Amino acid sequence: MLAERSLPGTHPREGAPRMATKKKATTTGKARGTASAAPEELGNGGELHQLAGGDSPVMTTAHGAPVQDDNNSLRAGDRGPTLMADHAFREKIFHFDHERIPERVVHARGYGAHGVFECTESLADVTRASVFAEAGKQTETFVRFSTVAGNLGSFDLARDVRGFATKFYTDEGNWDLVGNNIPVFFIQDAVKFPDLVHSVKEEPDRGFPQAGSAHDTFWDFVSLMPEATHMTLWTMSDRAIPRSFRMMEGFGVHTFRFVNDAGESSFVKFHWKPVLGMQSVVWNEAVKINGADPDFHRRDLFDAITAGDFPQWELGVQVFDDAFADEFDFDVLDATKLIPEELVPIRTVGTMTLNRVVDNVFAEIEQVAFMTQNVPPGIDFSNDPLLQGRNFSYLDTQLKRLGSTNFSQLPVNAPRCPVAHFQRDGHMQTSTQPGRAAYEPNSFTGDDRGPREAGSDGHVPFPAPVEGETRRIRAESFRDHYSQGRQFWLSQTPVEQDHIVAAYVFELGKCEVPAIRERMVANLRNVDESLAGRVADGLGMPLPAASTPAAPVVETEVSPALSILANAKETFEGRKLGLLVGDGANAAAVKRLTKAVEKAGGVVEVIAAKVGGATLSDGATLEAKQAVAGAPSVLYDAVAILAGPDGGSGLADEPAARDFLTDAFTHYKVIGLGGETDALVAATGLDGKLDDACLPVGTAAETTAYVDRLAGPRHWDRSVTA
Ligand code: HDE
Repeated sequence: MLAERSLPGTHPREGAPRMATKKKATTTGKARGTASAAPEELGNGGELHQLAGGDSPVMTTAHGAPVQDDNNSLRAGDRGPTLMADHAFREKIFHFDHERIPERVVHARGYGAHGVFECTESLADVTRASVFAEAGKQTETFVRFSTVAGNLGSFDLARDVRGFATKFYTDEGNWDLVGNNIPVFFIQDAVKFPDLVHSVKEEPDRGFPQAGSAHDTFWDFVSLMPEATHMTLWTMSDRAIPRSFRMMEGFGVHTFRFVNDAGESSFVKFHWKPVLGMQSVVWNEAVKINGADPDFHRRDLFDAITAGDFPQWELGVQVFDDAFADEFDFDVLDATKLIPEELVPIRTVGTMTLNRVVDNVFAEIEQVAFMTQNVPPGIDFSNDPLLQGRNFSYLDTQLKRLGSTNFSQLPVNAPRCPVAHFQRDGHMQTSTQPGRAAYEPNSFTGDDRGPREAGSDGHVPFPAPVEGETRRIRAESFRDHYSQGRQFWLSQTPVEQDHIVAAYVFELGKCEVPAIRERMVANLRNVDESLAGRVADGLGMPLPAASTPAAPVVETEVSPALSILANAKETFEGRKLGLLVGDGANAAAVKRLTKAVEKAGGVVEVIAAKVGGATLSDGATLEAKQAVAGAPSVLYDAVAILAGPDGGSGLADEPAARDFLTDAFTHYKVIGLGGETDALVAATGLDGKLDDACLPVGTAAETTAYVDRLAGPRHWDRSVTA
């Protein structure tokens, strides 16, 4: 036993050139640390120079002292107690014990990347924001996508809103556009935000369920708050189960203000449109993806960017004036309402490209601090009460999470333009703040001047007139809670409506208290009778009496822009084919298919019975990325199975291969079949059921037809229910 222990002196790193990377002491003749020694002569001038762990043969403490042995703590005698004198060990454990910081109270689970925004059309006529000053102007960005309800360690495909927060490092300070992938919100007044969040998070007396709204407290709250109904239609739609961050829209949600050089203001709403188009998964698929790959969305983003397949979004603005705001049926300050694109067209003003993954997830994605109140000159707030409340919240939350008022100095948060202020000191001050005088006005600048005059260069708040009594009140103009929910419902394709009904039935079916289900269905009757009837039917309950709306429901024009499927792009670009290959599969067919999919902008992932790969007809081994047992078809947008000549070389006997095909079929996917797949098809019970979207792949013509079909939608006509 004793002999197996690594004792001092027998450590594998012993003998390594311990000082190899350490700089030689300076030989300037000046004593280290004396007042006259220039910092640059003494090393790195005070900047922390952190090497990657493996980049140095010698490890050091956090204070730079070389560590003799990082694998054995200091003890008295071979088997004796560990000594307090082991300061390197104590420092290591101390640091480890403090590694965690509080996760975000909402949007805890997220993933991000760096990018660049390029303005494609000057907006100088309506805003003096430098980011929109001229076509071609580029601004560095950082984006964090997130789910809302789940904890940091939850899964990516929760049915949930997605955060879409963008930090623009503009030359006049950071602009944080902290949006979601849904253009409206649950509540009208920020004072209800803690209640909303408490209702959707785990129930406090039991600690579950997490990362999901399918439970009593959420539906209890929203059914008692009819203003939330519109947003529930969105969260029950396919928007809440996106295929990829790269394939979802983003919205600033609130009405903001633009202010131009002349001080004139217009209202603005911000929209991100994915260049790849929108795609979602189906619910049964989402449930399975969460088990098969809880990191599905973050992996997807990481893989795409590292492969050089940079995701892009177009930024669009809806700009409108007070006259439109006054005429519009709804209050533009009410965040439970949107402005249909058909009423105010979206003007595309730039493109954002995410082109760099982070170097360190904690330093960047976890420590990035978004704040709605970060706006540069030219962008201002409206009186939306939700936005006004957010402007208080985001500063507080950063102090709680990041622990110091100096969080703006963290590299991911630091503005790329110079900062000049007299905020001083505080925990973790990393800036060696220059100057003798830390107050304004002062005459140490050399000028004998008084207080700086207010200039027109800074952020000038738009001088909106304010009047009225101080009261706690919800404006009359905020009382219509159903009309836009109805518009959303009526703007969906029948397939999307089916999904919304199924989602309400699923979620309300998880509520144990029948009165909650009834109250929600009673509200849905104000949205649409057929919707309410179908949900009640799905729940197996009688249709309750409709609740009384606070304001009459207004019939509005259908808005085709609200549908995902009606706006689907005909492309397989950015998507992934799962290619299950059996031993003996035709080598030429595999090659042809792979080439054709890649030419169409897609990615092919090879799957085999064993991860070692499959032996093709030409005797070559095709390396597999995954074994089929670990790569269910839910991880792919479409699948193809290329079997060998002998009935799939055992694929039919492999339960995971059978599931691969059955699930792909159930999820309406386009399926390619090549080689002898009859045995596999028979084993899944699908013989005689294969339809138009189950295509042969083998010959060149078949491959072309199959790859063309991949660009189209799922085969929604398939008679399955997923
Ligand atoms: Fe947030 N929200 N929020 N929110 N929110 C936070 O800030 C808050 C709202 C959104 O990736 C918190 O840094 C209030 C709407 C995103 O880091 C917190 C209200 C929209 C993110 C907070 C809202 C959002 C947050 C938690 C009601 C869409 C993640 C951690 C008025 C337009 C940003 C943090 C990231 C995060 C408060 C409502 C988007 C507590 C009080 C509406 C994308 O400050």
